[in-house]
Amino acid sequence: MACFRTRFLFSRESAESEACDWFAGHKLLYYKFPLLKNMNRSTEYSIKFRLLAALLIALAAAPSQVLAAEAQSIEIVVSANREQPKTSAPLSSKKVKSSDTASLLSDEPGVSLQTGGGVSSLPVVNGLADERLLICVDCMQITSACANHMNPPLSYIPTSSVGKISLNAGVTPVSLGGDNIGGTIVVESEPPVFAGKGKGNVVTGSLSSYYRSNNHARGASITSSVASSNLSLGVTASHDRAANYIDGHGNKVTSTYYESNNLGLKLAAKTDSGILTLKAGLQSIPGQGFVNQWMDMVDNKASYVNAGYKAGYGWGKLDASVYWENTWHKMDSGDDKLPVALRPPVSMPYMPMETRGISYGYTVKTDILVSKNSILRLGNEFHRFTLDDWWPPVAGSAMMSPNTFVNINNGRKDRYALFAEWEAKAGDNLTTILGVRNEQVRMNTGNVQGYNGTATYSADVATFNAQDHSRNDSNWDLTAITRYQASSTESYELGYARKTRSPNLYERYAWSKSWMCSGMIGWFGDGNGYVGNSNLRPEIAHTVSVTGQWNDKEKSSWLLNVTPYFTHVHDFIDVERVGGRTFSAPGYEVRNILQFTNHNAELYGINVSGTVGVWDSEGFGNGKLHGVLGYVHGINVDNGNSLYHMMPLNVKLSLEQKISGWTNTIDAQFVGRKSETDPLRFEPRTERYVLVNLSSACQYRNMRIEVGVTNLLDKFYYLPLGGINYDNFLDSKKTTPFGPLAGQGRSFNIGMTQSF
Ligand SMILES: [Cu+2]
Repeated sequence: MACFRTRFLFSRESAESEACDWFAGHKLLYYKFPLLKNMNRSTEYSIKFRLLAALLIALAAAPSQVLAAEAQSIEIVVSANREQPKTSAPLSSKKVKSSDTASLLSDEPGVSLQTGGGVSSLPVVNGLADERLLICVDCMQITSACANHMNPPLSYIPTSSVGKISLNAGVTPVSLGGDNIGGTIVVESEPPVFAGKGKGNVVTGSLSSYYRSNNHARGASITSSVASSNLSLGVTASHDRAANYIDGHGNKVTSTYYESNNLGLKLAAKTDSGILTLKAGLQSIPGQGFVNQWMDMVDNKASYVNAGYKAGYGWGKLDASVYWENTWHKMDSGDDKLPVALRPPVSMPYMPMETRGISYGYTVKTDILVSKNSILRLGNEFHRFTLDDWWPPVAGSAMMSPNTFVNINNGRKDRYALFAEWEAKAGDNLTTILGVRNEQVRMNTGNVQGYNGTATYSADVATFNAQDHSRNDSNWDLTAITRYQASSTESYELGYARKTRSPNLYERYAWSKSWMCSGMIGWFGDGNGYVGNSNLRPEIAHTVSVTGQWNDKEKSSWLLNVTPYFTHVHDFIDVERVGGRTFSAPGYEVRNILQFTNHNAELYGINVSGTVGVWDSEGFGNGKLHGVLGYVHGINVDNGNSLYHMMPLNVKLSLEQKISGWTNTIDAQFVGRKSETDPLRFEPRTERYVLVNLSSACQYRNMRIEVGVTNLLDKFYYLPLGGINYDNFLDSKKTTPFGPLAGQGRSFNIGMTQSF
């Protein structure tokens, strides 16, 4: 029992995240059997409580009516198995540091971020990035509707709305989703609030605001709910904006500004056996700079509706959801690039490009209790993404007129999925999961045209339009996981997965081999041009990983997790050079035109995370040291090159003190030298660096205040996964070599949240 109390006393966030667990159907993993009323409790240490939770939370966190109302309304199940180390700061302090939702994962082992826009970076897990990961935002599987992936799935939910974000890396159960080879990221907004029985109607909510000095980032958000004991109506609104950031040398890094506005509505109703939720939202991003791209986001408007039903029955559990999401996106030279491009000699200042992407689909999953110790999960999913990508003509430009350039015409990627997964406990100490999943992927697109009929476009258009564009893939995924609890202080897990990802629409259908047009395609931030390949095959990853966990008996004073992994990817979608471009004197900088091509690749690495109690005294409170280490190595087996954007060896250490309502943290991030780079993409090398951050949070009644300094020493460093600084190249009128992208200098941050 001691450890349950520890978890709930840890912070308000952990109490809330346990509460969220109930809503997350797909969190029902092998090490957690919540909701399954007939499970073997003697081995599962499960306790189910309603009023007790209210009491514990009330004791643990601020004496807030909000939490009490939530706790009474939610059936919470706590499982003591497989305690995860608390290696990372609670969500609220991460939200003060960044407005980029992907950054909320940055303290997780194996996770790094590939630089995009200020609210649009791309997560990388164990060396596999972006669409190699499946990302679900409130059960929606959204696809980037942009040739540069400026609007990736995590950009659709502001950090202020995130209630829970979780990652399953590498070997993941097939019930968590398909069409990925690297793992699954699940983001959920704050769960609906209900009033306690007999409490009448309650009005709850919170107001938050923050400021970060480096780039004058500021924002405000509000969440509010009106609820009875079985109906709940919630609204969220947020505004986030920032100017360009300043690097450690005091120089402005242009095209790093952003502004994002979000509005969401949530309606929820309790039934006898579950909860029905209906959510809708709007987003507007009127501007977001992309310093490592030729273009910036100049407008992005999105809307979505989704509905979900999660219920528990005597036979098991049902989890169903349906969604629709619509994005209109425009890119062009933004506020910083345009004046530079217009300065003589003028260099292609205008190149409007527009996209319309629509994602919709459904998921139905059931967890069937076959016996006391086994569960059968069956599921069916459908996901469709449609995309139009067109570039309006530019008056006065011979190259870019008189017609509209059609990049993707009515492109479509449909996924029909079925899976079955069997999870069983053999005895008290052994758990096994076996799963199989099939996805039928159907892709197609219509004919295309260039800006005009000149030789720049005509041959590529004729070749592309003469082809049959429809492609059908039958993708099989298999997962086998076994977990052995050797004793109360050690456990081991062995997993194998075969996972498959079909190419995206740009990888198969981007058709122009001209330098100008191919240069607009690519989500790598490297300045190269990219061309699609309709003969691409799906990439198939075979991953083996082992996890060892060691801890003290109570799991309260120390914990160590070690996970080595190996992945062989058959038909990994990499590139081959099909052309190039040499820029002006005196630099004569060169870039390649690269075509997506199947290769074989291998990745291996290790993730280590742990936590250890350092002191516990009346005068100094409670002190803990957390640590995370990540190492990854990836090569293209066919040509021996390093895979693109492999994060160098990195370690994060943080020392945290909790004392009477205060949490004080000092942390340091050590990043090694990046010497393994992809020569085909001219990937820059970067030097090693250390960043030090300080933060302090105080909870007083219903108010939480956080202050902190990021990059305390104002260290100048280059981002290992930042790509190139295109703005500097443009500023030199394309005459200097491309340089790597510098990271942000020192910033003083403050954030405040008032609950009511
Ligand atoms: Cu774009």
